This record gives sequence, C-alpha cells and structure tokens, in this order.
Amino acid sequence: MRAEATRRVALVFSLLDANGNGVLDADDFTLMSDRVVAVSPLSDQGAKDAMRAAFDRYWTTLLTELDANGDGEISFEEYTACVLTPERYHGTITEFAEALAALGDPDGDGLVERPAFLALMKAIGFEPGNIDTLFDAFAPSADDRIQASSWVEGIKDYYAPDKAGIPGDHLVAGTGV
Ligand SMILES: [Ca+2]
Ligand SMILES: [Ca+2]
Repeated sequence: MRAEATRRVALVFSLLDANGNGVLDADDFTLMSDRVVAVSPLSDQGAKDAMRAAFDRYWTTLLTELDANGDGEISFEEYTACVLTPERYHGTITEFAEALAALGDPDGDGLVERPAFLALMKAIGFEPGNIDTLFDAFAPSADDRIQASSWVEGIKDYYAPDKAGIPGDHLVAGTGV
C-alpha cells in the first residue's frame, strides 16, 4: 500500500460522506447521485440513469464487502479495508468511471470539455484548483478538451493501491488527508 494511495482513499471517504455524518450510508449515495446528475443538463436520460445505477452498485458493493459489524453503515475503519482486496472493486469502479465520463461527454464524441469536467468533479466534492490541475495532467488539446477514455483510466488508477505519481494525486494536494 503506497502512502499516496492511502491519501487518495481517505479523500474519497470524506467526499462520499455527502451528508457529513462521519460514516457512509445509503443516503450519501442518493445525495451524491442527485448532485452529479444536477450538473449534467445536456446528458440524456439513459446517461443519467446509468450514473445512478453506478452509484447504487458502488454503495451495494461497499455494504457487501466492507460492513464488518453489519450495522448497515461503513465506518472509516471498515472502509480502509477496501485497499486489501482491490480486485473485488474493479467492476464497480469501472462502471462508475464509465458512467461519470459519459456524463462529461454528452455529445458522445469521446472528448470532455473543461467546464463539464469541472462541474462534475465539483459536484463530487473535489477542490476546484485541484480539478483544474488534474485536467491539465490529462494533456488537454489546443481547444481544451481531454479524451474521455483518459479520464476513465485516471479514475481506475486513483483506486489502485500500488500506484503513485498519477494524475489523480493532484486531487489530494492541499486537502490535508
Ligand atoms: Ca454519511
Ligand atoms: Ca459498519
């Protein structure tokens, strides 16, 4: 487990706790779905439904894999165990990454413009300055767009326990985690 990966996991936990009660619960994922879909006015219903389904699966996977004491909530201590068995999350993270990138690419040309990227990542809760730095790390084109596929790979790398020096590390900068 790399120190960078530990910081990435801690940041995600703090953001996923959308209702701020200190644990992950079903309400957090409903709130997060609503926030992300709300900043995707150009996306069609299918893309929005896919995002909600991906958040539902995310929560179901966490509850199934990590709720060690069976209280229906995931504490931070329970959550950190996710790094021990990353292979159990690949499918869930891939579905989440693809649904999020699809919302960022409503016209389906495979490219994501900076304003759409910023809006979605802000809705998840990342720091605006860090989001801009992350976008730049994905090597935007002259007209300031990135490949949706690069973003998908970046999200998967973010959750990988053995990765360091990846674009997603910019999201942890200055957050104190
Ligand atoms: Ca919560
Ligand atoms: Ca629990």
